[in-house]
Amino acid sequence: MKPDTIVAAATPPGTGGIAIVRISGPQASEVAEQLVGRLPPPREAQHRTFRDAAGAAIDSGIVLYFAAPNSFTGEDVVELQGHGGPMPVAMIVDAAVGAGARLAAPGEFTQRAFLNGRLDLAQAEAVADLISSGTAQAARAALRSLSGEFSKRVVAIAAEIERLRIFVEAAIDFPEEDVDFLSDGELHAAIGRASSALTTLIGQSAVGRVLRDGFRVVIVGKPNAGKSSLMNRLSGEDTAIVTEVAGTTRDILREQIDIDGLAVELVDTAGLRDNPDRIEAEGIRRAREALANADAALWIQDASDGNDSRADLPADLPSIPIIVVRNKIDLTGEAAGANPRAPRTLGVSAATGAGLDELRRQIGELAGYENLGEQTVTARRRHVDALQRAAQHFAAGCRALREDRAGEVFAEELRLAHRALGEITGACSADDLLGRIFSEFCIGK
Ligand SMILES: Nc1nc2c(ncn2[C@@H]2O[C@H](COP(=O)(O)OP(=O)(O)O)[C@@H](O)[C@H]2O)c(=O)[nH]1
Ligand SMILES: [Mg+2]
Repeated sequence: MKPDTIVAAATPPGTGGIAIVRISGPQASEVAEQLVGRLPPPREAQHRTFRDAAGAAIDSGIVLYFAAPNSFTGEDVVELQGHGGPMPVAMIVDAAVGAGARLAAPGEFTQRAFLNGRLDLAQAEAVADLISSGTAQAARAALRSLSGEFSKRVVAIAAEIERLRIFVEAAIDFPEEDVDFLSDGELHAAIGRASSALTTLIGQSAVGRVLRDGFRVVIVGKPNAGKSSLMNRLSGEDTAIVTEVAGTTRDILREQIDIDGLAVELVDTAGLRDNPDRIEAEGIRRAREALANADAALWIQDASDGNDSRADLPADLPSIPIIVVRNKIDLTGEAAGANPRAPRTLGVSAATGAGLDELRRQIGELAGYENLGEQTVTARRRHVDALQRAAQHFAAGCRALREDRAGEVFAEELRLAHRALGEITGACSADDLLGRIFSEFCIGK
């Protein structure tokens, strides 16, 4: 089916200096010409009056024409840059619809760019990630993914796996050649290379996932340990109510902080204790739920109550990294910062701020922050999942080859690993996955 022609405002709603309406599709130039008369030559900015179907002027501004396939979507695209107000924009969009275009669905421009091979799926997702990035680091990493840096690494590993599979299948199909492919040193070297490249990329994408989604740190501990004070101190906001009454915090409170370019979401919770009243019990239930979805936890202790560091850690905390934070050292004279004798244990004072720089540093370390650099790309949970599945198939195939000399099993597992990698770039992706990804975009993108 021939695609239709779509229109949407490309700039956000509201007032501004300029608003851009974008038209894309095979009829883009015909639709636009009904509004602005003759189009300028491709990629040449010219001034025009924009008119409705009756010929009445709506607005005036710059017209840009991008001829297929050299446009964002790969189709004919016309951009009308008018005055930035909701009324002119609505009237231009209406006039374009009157001239034969249809309102675009969310993400439809980017989806067309993907369908026309202008972007692969991971790049299309990076468009959305760049738009919604919350820190400069995340924006730079998204731009690297958008430029194809992440996809390039995925495709390189997929190609290596495909080469290995073809090599082994050929050896199976032509046994009379009598090459003992298992003793081929080159084969084993290539397996080693692919395997370590996969491991590296899984690590990089896990960091990229945190950069995109943020790192979620839940603050837990007994009532009155100073959890809310610490959250307020770290975020510089008075979000949480602090009192000397145990059980003050009953709901979940969230604050975003920025640790050297990494978005960290702090979650303050009700203190975990036995025999709470009904409302507090609900708070404790929510605290446990927040823990289940956290990337790391801070276990806050009141250093002034005589307890020893890891002594009161509940046994049923989920298996996420935990930093034991001994608070109120202003009352005890304990040393601020990391405790050299106990790993991931440090002394702080929410009252004076002592030790908090070290706490921030350790949170950043847990988030993989030390790995951030020019190599960092953004990634999504589904990318990390697909890479892990690819690694599992690859490992299973290698085991079959090594232990059972089972070339067929090796080839089959490598085919599955290759397919998992293909889901990342969209080389092989189900339609419902594509629908889900593009529907998360805003309209006009
Ligand atoms: N001296 C001192 N008092 C603190 C410190 N942190 C919290 N507090 C006090 O401890 C009490 C409980 O604090 P709060 O943040 O509400 O604890 P939460 O129940 O764990 O959220 C309040 O009276 C705070 O003023 C600290 O570092 N030093
Ligand atoms: Mg509290």
